[in-house]
Amino acid sequence: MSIRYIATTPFSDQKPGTSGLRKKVRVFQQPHYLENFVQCIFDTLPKPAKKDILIIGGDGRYYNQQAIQIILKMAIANGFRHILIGQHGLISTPAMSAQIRKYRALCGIILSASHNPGGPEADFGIKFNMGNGGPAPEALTDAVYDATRAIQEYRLFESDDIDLDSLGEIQLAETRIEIIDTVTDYADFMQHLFDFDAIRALFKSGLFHMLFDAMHAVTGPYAKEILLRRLGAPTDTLLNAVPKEDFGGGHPDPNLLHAHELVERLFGANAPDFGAASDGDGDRNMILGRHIFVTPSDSLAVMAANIHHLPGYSSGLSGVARSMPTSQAVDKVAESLGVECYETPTGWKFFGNLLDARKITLCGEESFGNGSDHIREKDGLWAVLFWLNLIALRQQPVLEIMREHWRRFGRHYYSRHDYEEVDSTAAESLMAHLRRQLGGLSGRSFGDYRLKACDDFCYTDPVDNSISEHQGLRFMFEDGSRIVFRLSGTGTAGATLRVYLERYEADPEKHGLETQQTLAPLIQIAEELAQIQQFTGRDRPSVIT
Ligand code: VG1
Ligand code: CO
Repeated sequence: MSIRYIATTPFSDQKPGTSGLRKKVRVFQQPHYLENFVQCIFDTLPKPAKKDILIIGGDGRYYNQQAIQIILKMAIANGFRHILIGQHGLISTPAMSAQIRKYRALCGIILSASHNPGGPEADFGIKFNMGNGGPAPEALTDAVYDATRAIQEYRLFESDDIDLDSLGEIQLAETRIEIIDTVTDYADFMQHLFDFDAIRALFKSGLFHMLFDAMHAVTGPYAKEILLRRLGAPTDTLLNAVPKEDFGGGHPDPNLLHAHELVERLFGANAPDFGAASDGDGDRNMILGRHIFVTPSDSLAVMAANIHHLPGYSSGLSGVARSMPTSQAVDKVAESLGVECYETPTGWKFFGNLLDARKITLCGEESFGNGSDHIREKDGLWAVLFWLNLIALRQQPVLEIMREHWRRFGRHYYSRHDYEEVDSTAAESLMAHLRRQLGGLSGRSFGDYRLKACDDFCYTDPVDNSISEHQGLRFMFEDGSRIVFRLSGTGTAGATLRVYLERYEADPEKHGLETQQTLAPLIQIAEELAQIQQFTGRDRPSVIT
């Protein structure tokens, strides 16, 4: 058994984005491609000491197992002496974050393209998390990118593939490999944060029915252990709970479009009381009640207003944070509680410093992601358990919880319109066109809406003072309404334009209105400002959430 040094050539590639590198499977399967990128990660990290632990796992999509075998052999060749791998090669993103923190690992490598589809013709991805359990900071991903442009060789330890299915230890040369059960660990952790007795009683009453859609992705085994085994929910609570390499052919994206099976059940006759779904790698969540969809922004606000009732959070909130395009619903709660509310750029990595510095307890994004200081990633099942715990405590249906919240804090009508796979040059031109207008628009009126300010969002991290520029164009109106434009950093084909629309309504008499209708004037202003149709050739968004 020996280490092979394999000559390769630099590959000038795109910078790893907010959540690692995402490409088509075919791209990752090209000779040396995955290896090059992984070697660049190892070259950028400090050289591992004997005690340093590396954790590897993925969301189970096509190419997961093969990639793990390659990365394992490269990790050994690069000096790792202790490696942990999730059983069957599976680890959800939040479970990875929890495991890194529990084992005090040096870092973790997650194979996932999150909510993007899987299969030989679909997407694959690789991201790496650091010792705090969170995504690598920009300085590090930039350094990896620089390494990809200089790489000359990679290292591979020669051995047969190992068995990823049986728990236990394997010794390869000087390296100890452990196949670990992350499901039990994660379930124990959740049990410590939430009142499982109260939730178990809720299911036992027979008066409460829920559906959880794992979308054939990684949370299936975790949901089975937690919801069925520990909380006593009936078996038919779970939909699509067996992980599949192609996620059953769907997009494992828990939103109104892609989780339509679940949505139809919750809005149909004999709808259950509660519905939830999570994405490919388990960090996203969607929350539904009978005949109601809770926007992720509202979900964050409800969590902030109620968190002190939960066992794991009895000391309340130190502060909260939301990504810039997320609605300002949580700001109202923070204001009433007298705690700080931070506004960060899109992407979970910007919450890391705030969490590490204990400036915030809770944070979230409009893109179906919420989480807390328990780990350094957003956490899908955690959010589901949060809501279950809340329902068990308040003994109220979701609709009632929302109505009460809106009566107290006002309602933020909110929607995101995505234009997917548009021509990249056209998308860039649209953004440039908007940027050119920023200086001259303030004070201008669009029908009833008067523009108060607009800018290209720039964030200064309050902990390390690092500056992140060009994080999205904000148009803020005098009544509190906002329109935000930004380009996605996670797509694998063309560009995706995201238009975020938000309107505040304080009057409870008007809280029953339909969202898209309520936002119609803003939708029109967005078109007027950005000339979306002219630039992209599209007369409507591809996804509305
Ligand atoms: C999207 C979301 C963003 C999220 C990111 C990763 O990014 O908008 O809020 O943090 O996905 O989520 P973008 O650049 O495409 O808008 V996940 O579940 O892929 O880790
Ligand atoms: Co995800």
